[in-house]
Amino acid sequence: MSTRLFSSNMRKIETLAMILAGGQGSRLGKLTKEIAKPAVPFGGKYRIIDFALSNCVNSGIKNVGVVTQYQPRELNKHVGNGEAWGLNVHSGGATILQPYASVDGEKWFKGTANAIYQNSSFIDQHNPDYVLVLSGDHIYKMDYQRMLDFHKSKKAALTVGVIPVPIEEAPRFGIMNTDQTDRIIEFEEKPEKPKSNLASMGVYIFDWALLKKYLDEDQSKRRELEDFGKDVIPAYLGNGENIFAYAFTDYWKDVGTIESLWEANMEFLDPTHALNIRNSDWRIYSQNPSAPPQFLTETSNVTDAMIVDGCYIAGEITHSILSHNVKVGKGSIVENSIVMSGVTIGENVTIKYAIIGDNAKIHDGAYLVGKEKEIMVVGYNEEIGGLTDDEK
Ligand code: ADQ
Ligand code: ADP
Repeated sequence: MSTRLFSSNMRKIETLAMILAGGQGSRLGKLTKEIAKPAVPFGGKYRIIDFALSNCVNSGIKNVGVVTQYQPRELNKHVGNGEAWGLNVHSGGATILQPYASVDGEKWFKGTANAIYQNSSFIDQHNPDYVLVLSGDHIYKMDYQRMLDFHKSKKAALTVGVIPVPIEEAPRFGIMNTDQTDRIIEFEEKPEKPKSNLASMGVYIFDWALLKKYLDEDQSKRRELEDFGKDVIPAYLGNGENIFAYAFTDYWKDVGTIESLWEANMEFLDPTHALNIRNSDWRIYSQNPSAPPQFLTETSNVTDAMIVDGCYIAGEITHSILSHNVKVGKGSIVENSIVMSGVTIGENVTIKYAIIGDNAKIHDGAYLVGKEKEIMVVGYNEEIGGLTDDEK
């Protein structure tokens, strides 16, 4: 990546956001086989990364780097230069940052901190006071400016966004203890025996000069500061740096599993839920294809559902989200399910507690019924045959 590209950006900015969007998300199985987790469709018209991007724009952060790695094609196409989110290319914008080949071979990012280190020159060109590190994997609405005010008031070297989680889930997170002033005094990444239920949201504000010093020294001493949770936070703590926890009290979800992705979609469908999309104070923006209006035939029956443009519905839809251009034939039932773009569902099909991936084809008479804790998944482009006469 050439330095000249950014020369017009040499003026100092206060905060640069870096969205980490490179993780594989392997627990989402078929849904992340071909696309990165942040690009997984959500809520009919969105993708998971839209939440982090919209939060940036709504928080007044105009410069955003999106760090990709695993299966970045859909993500690149979706994010583009960020204009769909109002990230104006003249006053900032979004920049996709991919690992690039160099003389010593492909430089894959080893972990979250290493992904930031390898993009140091991009960050330096913006010359920020603070770097806001985010994950592209989370569903939440958060005003980062409030966290930044807290960071400044504490004169912190690092502020970590935190939220209480059910104790049985604590081993999936970075877990910490704080004192009465919110200073972090203990931190363990994914502990087997968690000492508290105060979890890191993977949302960090770093003073850039200090973080860069750590990452640069790390390279020269050949120590390993690859990951924020595993390496950087313990190194800061060991050296007595000022690290504080910023308590977030609103809805936040790490949609790491099929069940949590389904659940978050169902919460999104609930008009009384905190995630309510009709809240005009905190809009979630996205990039969408243009499609004709939805059409509901006289045999259709739609209740408690989100039906996006381009859908053609002749069946019965209850408590479900149907994305663009979904076709549901006569006599078919879709209940408690998420159907992604371009899916064709034939006649007399039964779908309950399921996630159906983009462009899947479900033939006449098919029966796809999961359970609340065992959601059925059909992959992108997958084809499901109907039942034979014997099976019916
Ligand atoms: P995890 O979610 O397990 O824990 P990780 O797998 O490192 O952390 O992913 C963090 C984010 O970075 C994800 O959005 C992922 O896509 C992205 N990412 C991972 N490796 C990357 C790479 N090499 N290049 C680019 N992007 C990459 C983290 C913290 C915990 C915290 C949870 C909260 O380590 O302390 O509790 O997030 O979800
Ligand atoms: P409550 O009604 O739960 O007290 P507040 O809106 O007063 O909620 O927020 C309490 C605290 O939660 C704030 O000081 C802040 O730390 C955090 N918080 C809540 N919502 C947000 C948000 N959207 N963005 C950032 N921080 C938030």
